[in-house]
Amino acid sequence: MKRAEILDPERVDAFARDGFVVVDDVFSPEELSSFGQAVDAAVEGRAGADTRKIEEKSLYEQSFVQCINLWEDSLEVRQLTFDARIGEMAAQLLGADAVRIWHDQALYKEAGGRETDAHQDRPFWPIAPPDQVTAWIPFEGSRLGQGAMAYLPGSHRVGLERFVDISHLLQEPYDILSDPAVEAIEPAWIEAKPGSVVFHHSLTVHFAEPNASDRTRRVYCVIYFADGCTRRSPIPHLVPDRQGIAVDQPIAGEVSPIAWPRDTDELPPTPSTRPPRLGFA
Ligand SMILES: O=C(O)CCC(=O)C(=O)O
Repeated sequence: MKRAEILDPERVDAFARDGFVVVDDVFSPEELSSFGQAVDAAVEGRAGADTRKIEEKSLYEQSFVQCINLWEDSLEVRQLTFDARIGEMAAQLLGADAVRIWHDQALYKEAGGRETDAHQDRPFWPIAPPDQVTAWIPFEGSRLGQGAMAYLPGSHRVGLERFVDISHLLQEPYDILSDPAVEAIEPAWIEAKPGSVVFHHSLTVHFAEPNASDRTRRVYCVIYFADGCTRRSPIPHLVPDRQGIAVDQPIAGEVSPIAWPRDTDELPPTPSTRPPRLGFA
């Protein structure tokens, strides 16, 4: 069995302690530029026909243009989603022998886009145990004033799991930053160089500031889970639903292939069903 050992132990310890970690110099400027162009083209393919001004959009859509599973649309993007380096990092951070894709997503926060409300990811996801990690990849790095992210260090370890309706569709979002379990924790605001990847655990409380710049904040995320995780509830979710996975069954199949380690140089094939064009996962 191949062991994940791409990260130094200090990074792995920082992730275990804080629930997030920044890894610099993962992508070269050339890679970042060509992956960025590939994701831009894929986002244009999904969202290009939407000509609404930002103030005409829902509150959720004002936080970002969200396109899920772009790996299914573009072979160039697929190379990024299944990049062996970030897959191995995810496996090492989770202490997993192998990781699968939950989903990828572009989160393009437009100029003037509002904040991303504070939340945890796991309450949205019917998956157990909580062994998921997101790789957040900013194509131009991340700077304060331009939609930077903040994390509550250690919030993944306090026993908090609380749904926050960041869609604003069903209810006012719960103010998770004022929850007694985390209200004393100071947020860590993250600035990151181009080429960096910021990883966060699925239980870490996180949020992003508005994009006060005049350019779109171009971010791509890949969410991984430890191979062997199962469906924990019947709440609807496109990943298990598209694959017909019942409660307590392992999550595996054409929509959630192994990302690391891969025993072939070939990328996974295009699934037989389609993801939603835009939207909420
Ligand atoms: O990029 C953002 O604004 C939010 C990112 C986020 O919530 C996530 O990756 O889970």
